[in-house]
Parts: sequence; structure tokens; C-alpha cells
Amino acid sequence: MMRAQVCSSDELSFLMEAHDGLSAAIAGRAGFKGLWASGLSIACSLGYRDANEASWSQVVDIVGRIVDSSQLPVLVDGDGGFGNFNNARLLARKLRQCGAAGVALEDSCFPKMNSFVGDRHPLADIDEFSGRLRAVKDTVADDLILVARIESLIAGHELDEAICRANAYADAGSDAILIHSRRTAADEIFAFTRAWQNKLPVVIVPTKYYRTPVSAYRRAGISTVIWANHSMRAAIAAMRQVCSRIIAEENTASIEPSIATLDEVFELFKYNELANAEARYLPHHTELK
Ligand code: SPV
Ligand code: MG
Repeated sequence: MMRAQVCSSDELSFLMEAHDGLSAAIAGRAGFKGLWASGLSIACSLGYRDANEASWSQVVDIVGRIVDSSQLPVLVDGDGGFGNFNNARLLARKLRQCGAAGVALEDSCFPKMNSFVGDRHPLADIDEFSGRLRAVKDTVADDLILVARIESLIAGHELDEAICRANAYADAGSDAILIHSRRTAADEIFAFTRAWQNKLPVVIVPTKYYRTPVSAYRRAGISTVIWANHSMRAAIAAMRQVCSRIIAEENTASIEPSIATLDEVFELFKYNELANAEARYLPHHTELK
């Protein structure tokens, strides 16, 4: 299932960001067929910065909630794997256990910093990072899709550097390449896809170059587009608005029409299923003593 979503260049597919059980359920209801467990969004929902402040086990726990509440294939943002090859393979094993479909590992150094914060992030050594990828592949084999994420362009290097890393990461057993860019146009993404020629399927994250139409990605033979943080950012805007309105108005009447009803909350998490199960499994005549 996830293999078709991230590892096929035949048809463009989309992964929607989720950072908890609620955002995962909403994305599933909307019709997305796969999810991206975003490191930035998960950190944000925990009140942490996207700098490996959340521990790997906190991330694994949240991924478990995302998997359970959506039943969708989930590609997990594993950052750099939380250390060296040993931490990366442990993370991958635990992600497989909690039902994730894949993990993306980036060639950053621990602790990482979000790709859009600061300049010239240090990159991992190519051979060392390839070892991280090989260790993950040797541990989880084909049970977990392995996406190798290249931060060369983010770090200000040339296309050649990115292609050199893509070749090394393909040789290390990756199933797909995620090429990231911080430019507001997709030019360097297309330069990459032209040079790479889909030697492995390509995954992109058009957070900054959001004006590019998806038809251009189809033409370039890109496999997967990740909408990486949009539910989290929508939630921030909505929560900010509702908080300031309630502070100002000391009343919630005016906001009621613009927020979800409680019925929607109960429906989203199937409260009626629980009522039916109670009728089936609880004794019918419990007497108060
Ligand atoms: C994330 O969603 O955490 C990502 C994408 O890794 S980005 O924030 O663009 O680095
Ligand atoms: Mg991330």
C-alpha cells in the first residue's frame, strides 16, 4: 500500500501531514490515502522545537496513535535517526512494531535543526549516513519502506553533490529519494529530477515552492508529494483566532458557527460504536448497590 504511494513513479500520490490521532483521523476522512508523520508538526504539538527535542520514543508513541486512529499507511519523519546507525535501526524496528509503513531518514547531524531555520546546516558524511541506511535495511528488510532524504540543496550545495548522495543512498538500499529544497520556485527540484532520471522514485515537500502546479510534478515523473505541515499550521491559526475572540468577547456565542460541533467530534471517533459495544458486552441489568 505505502509502496505504491512512495515508491511508484507511475502515478503521483500525496501524503498529508498528521501529528496526532485527531489530525490523522481528519486527513483520513478527507480522503487522503497515506499520511506523513511530520517531525516539525509532532514537535510543535508537544510544545517542542524541531531540533530533536522530542525523544525517539515520544515520536514512536505518537506514530502509534496516528496509525491506530487513521488505519492509513504512515510514512514517518525519522529525522536523522536520532544518532548513528544503531539508533537509526532501533528507531526503524520500533516504528515497524507500531505499524508504520515507512521511515524517511535525512542526512543531517544530531541534533538536527528544521530545514527552514538557519543556513548551511552541517551534513552527515556520505559513508556514515549510508551505513545508517544499510543498518536500517538489514534490520527491517522490506517490512518498512526506507526513504533517504537529501539535505544538500538546503545546506547550499550544488546539484552534483545531491546526485552523488542520491547514488550512494540508492546503493545503500533505499527504496526512494526525498529531495528537499528551500527555494520558492521548484527549479532545483526539476534540475534534480532531470539529472536523476528516476533511478529511484522521488519524493518532494513543496512547502516553500507551493505555487508550482502539481501537473509539473506529474510531468517530471515525481512519485510522491508531501503536504508536510498544513494541518498543524491551520490549527495554530484557528486556535489563535478562537482564543482571542473568547478573550475579547467573554462569550462563545459568536464563534459557535465557525467551530466543529460536538456531534462532529463524537462522529469522528465513532462514539456510536462504543454504545453498540456496550449493549453487546456489558450486563444489561446492573443494579446499584
Ligand atoms: C517535517 O515535516 O518535519 C519535515 C519537512 O521534515 S520540513 O519541515 O520541510 O523539513
Ligand atoms: Mg522533519
